[in-house]
Amino acid sequence: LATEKAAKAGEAADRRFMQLALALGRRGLGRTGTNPAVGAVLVKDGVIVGRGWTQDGGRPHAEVEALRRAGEAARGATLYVTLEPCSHHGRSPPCADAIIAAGIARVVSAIEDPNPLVGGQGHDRLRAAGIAVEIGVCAEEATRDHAGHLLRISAHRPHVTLKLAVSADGKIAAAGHQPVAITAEAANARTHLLRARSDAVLVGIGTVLADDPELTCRLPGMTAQSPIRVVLDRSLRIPATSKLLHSARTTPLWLMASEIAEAATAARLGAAGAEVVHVADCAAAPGLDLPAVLHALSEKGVTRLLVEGGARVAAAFVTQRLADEIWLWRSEAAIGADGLDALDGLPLTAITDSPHWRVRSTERVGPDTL
Ligand code: AOF
Ligand code: ZN
Repeated sequence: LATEKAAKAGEAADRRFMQLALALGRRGLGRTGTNPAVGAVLVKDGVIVGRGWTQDGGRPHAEVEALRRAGEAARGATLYVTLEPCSHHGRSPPCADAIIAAGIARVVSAIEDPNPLVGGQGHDRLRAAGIAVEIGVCAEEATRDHAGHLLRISAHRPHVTLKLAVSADGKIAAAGHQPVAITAEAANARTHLLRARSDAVLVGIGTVLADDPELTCRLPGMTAQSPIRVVLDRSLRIPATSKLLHSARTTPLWLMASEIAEAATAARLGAAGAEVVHVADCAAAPGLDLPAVLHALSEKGVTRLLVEGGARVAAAFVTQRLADEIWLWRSEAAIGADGLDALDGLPLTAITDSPHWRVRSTERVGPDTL
């Protein structure tokens, strides 16, 4: 019984330290380029002796950071890491080698790295060096946090989060596309945080024409963490006077256009600081082929994509099952029957009553519900 109790306590401690590693890893979301945002914690005799997370741009890796901070204290410690330590020679030597050299006694890792350069070899190399390796602690959370990296490798597309903010009666704008504020400040701050944690944010050209959004992160101290702005602009209709184009030299702006979009227009927009990316048209419906858009974004290094509308784009992502996660905000005020439906004619029950979707959490944020 005593050994059983001790084992249980050990498992609980492992989960607790892994939760901490996960929290540290999340600091890097939206900042590490194509590299996953990994977290690492070093623990010796129950005391944390080092913490690390993947740094801006993706290097140094989390483990190397934690080892550097721990110094000599790392010898004999347990490493908690949210992704398998790498075994390949990238921009620096493999983390697995650094872990072995530092004299780590035990490694607890959440999930394997499906990157073909790693793919289990990191864990194997640690074991071969006599280190005790345990895999699978908090695997579900790690899979969620690393979804962008996992999908880039397994499906060549980014992880997609769709954000929808609807009125109490399911509208997103007043009659005639007239923009209205729906959610309050607290919810808007959460959206800006979500932008910062995304590599790119995407809207349709209709939203640009109706709202003239900037799509940056404007939280104090976080303005440098704005995502790349992406517009589905099939025939390059973006106005020269738009905020997006005006800020294109400070925050990247990618215009996803049809292969037959006018070359002269593309050149003019390119000269203004935007990047025109040509993708195929959808064969079945008017507009660009969304899987092709996602593939192109993935190829360009986007692992976490936030889709912010408008109604047609949201409906397309929902019906084509291209959203992995939906942030559905609902305010308390109604707009009225002549308002614009959130999903362009598709009822919201296409999300809320569909067995394809499962409610993960419900939360009250200021006067709004997430
Ligand atoms: C780790 N720890 O913190 C991260 C890892 O281009 P490189 O050399 O930086 O390698 C990128 C790959 O390394 C990336 O695709 C993923 O498989 C892994 N990321 N590995 O040990 C980390 N971020
Ligand atoms: Zn590494």
